[in-house]
Amino acid sequence: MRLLRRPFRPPRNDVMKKRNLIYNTDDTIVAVSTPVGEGGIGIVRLSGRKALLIADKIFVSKDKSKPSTFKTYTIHYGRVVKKSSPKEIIDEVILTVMRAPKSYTKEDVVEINCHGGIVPLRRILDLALSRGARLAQPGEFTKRAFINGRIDLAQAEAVLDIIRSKTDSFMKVALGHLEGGLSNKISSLKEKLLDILSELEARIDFSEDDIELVPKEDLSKKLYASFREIKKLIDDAWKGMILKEGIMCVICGKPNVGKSSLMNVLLRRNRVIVTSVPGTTRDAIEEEINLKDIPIRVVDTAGISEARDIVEEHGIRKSKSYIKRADIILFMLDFSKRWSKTDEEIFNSIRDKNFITIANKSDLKKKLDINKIKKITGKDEIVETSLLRRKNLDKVEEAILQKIWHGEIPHPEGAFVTNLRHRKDLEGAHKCIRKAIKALGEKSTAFPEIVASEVKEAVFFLNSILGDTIEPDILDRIFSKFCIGK
Ligand SMILES: Nc1nc2c(ncn2[C@@H]2O[C@H](COP(=O)(O)OP(=O)(O)OP(=O)(O)O)[C@@H](O)[C@H]2O)c(=O)[nH]1
Ligand SMILES: [Mg+2]
Repeated sequence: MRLLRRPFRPPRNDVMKKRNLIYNTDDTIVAVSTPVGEGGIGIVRLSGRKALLIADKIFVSKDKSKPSTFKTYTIHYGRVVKKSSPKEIIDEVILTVMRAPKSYTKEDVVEINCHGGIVPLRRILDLALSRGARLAQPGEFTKRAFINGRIDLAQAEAVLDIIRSKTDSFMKVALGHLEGGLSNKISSLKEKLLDILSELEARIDFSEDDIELVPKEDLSKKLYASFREIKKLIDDAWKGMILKEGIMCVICGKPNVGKSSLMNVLLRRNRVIVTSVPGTTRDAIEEEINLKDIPIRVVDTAGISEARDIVEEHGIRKSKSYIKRADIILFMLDFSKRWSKTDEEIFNSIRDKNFITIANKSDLKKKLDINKIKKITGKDEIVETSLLRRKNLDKVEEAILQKIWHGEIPHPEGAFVTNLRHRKDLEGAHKCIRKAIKALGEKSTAFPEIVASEVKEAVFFLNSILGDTIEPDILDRIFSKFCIGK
C-alpha cells in the first residue's frame, strides 16, 4: 500500500487570512496615481470598502445617479463637487468604477480622471481625505493586491521593476515576472520539494512493513534534480541583474589618449570637452547610455599621470577610485606613442579587472608595439581605433557587449532572477538541499528527520520569494520603494 500525504502545504486561503490579520485593510485609501506636475490628465485613485460611498459624497454625475449604483467597469462623466456650504465645483472629471474582487487591489476601486494639474489633483485628494479616506502609503495599492491574494510577492516586485525599467529587454523580463513566469518556476520547485517531503515523512511515521517506501536512490535523484534547477536559476541571475541594473564602464588611460573623445562617441553627442592639451579632463564625468538594451554608466576620467597641482591630484584620485568600482575598464593607449612607464602603472592597477585595451589614434604614425602590448596584457584582442577618423567605433561597442555576455546574449523572455532578495533566498534553498543530499548519503537511521528538516527549510526560502513566509518589516521595506499611488 502506498500512502501519500501532503504535509506542509497551507491552503492558499489560510495564507490570505493570515496576511489579512497582520495587515489591516479595513480603511479606504486614496492617492494621486500620476506624477506631480502638469499633464493632460491626472488620476486620483481610491481603494477599499468605502471607496464608492466616498465617491457618492464628492461626485455628481450628469444624470445625478450615484457611483454606488454604478456597474463595475463603467465610466461616468461628471464633476467633483464640494457639497457642503458653500457648495463648490472642484473639477470636471471622468470616474471609473471597478468593483471587488475584479480590480487591481481586489477591493472596490474608484479612479477619478481630472485635469492634470497640481491644484485640481490636490483639491480632489483633500476632498476625498475629508470624506473618510486615508492617504495611501507608497505602494499600498500593490501591497493590497498582494495581501488580498491577487498576486504573489515576486509579481508585486515585478510591478516596481516595470515602472523603473530603463530598457525594452528588462521591461520584457519584468512583464514576464508579473505574468507569473518566475513565480510558476518557484512554485513548481516548491511542489517537487513538498512531494519529497511527503515521502520522507512517510518514512518517519511508518516502517517498511506498513507501506511501500520510495527507494532512497529515487529520493536522491529527485533532490539532485531540484538542486540543479535552483543552481541554474542562481547561475543565470547575473544576466537578469545586468538587464536590470546595467554595468559601469570606466574609460581610463594617460592624458591625451582620447578618453573624452571616446566618451562623446559612445554618448553620440559632445558632452565633454576635448582639446589637444593634456590634462583637459579634471573631474570624472558619469553618463548613462543604452547599449543594445543594457543600461551602461560610462565614466570619463582624468588622465592618470604625475599630478601638477592639487586639482589634478583630486581628479586622479577620483579616477583610481572609479577604476576600483568599474565592471568593465576601457584601457586606452596612444597608437602614436611608445608604451610608457605611466601606461605600465595604469595597467598594473587594472590588470585584475575586466578590461578592454583600445589603441587609439591609429591614423597617426604607429609607434606602439602591438605585439608587445598583447604580451603585457596577456590578451590577443586590442581594438585599434581612430576616433578622429571615426574608424572601428562599432568594434568598441562590440567588445563591450562581448565582455558583458561572454558571447551568450540572453533571451529577455527567460524567467531570470533579477532581484537580490530572490537570489539570496535561492542560495539559501540551494544550501539546504546540498545538506539534505549529504544527509541522505549517510548511513544514520535518523536520516529521514535530518533530510526532512533541510527540505522544509528550503521550502521556507522558496515561500519567502513568493511572500508566503515573510516578515512584515521586510514586506514594508519592499513596498516603501514604490511610489505613492501605485
Ligand atoms: N589624430 C588623432 N587625434 C585624436 C584621436 N582621438 C582623439 N584625438 C585628439 O587627441 C586630443 C586629446 O583628446 P581627448 O579626448 O581630450 O583626450 P583625453 O584622453 O580625454 O585627454 P585628458 O582629458 O587630457 O586626459 C584631442 O586633440 C583630440 O582631438 C584620433 O583617433 N586621432
Ligand atoms: Mg579628457
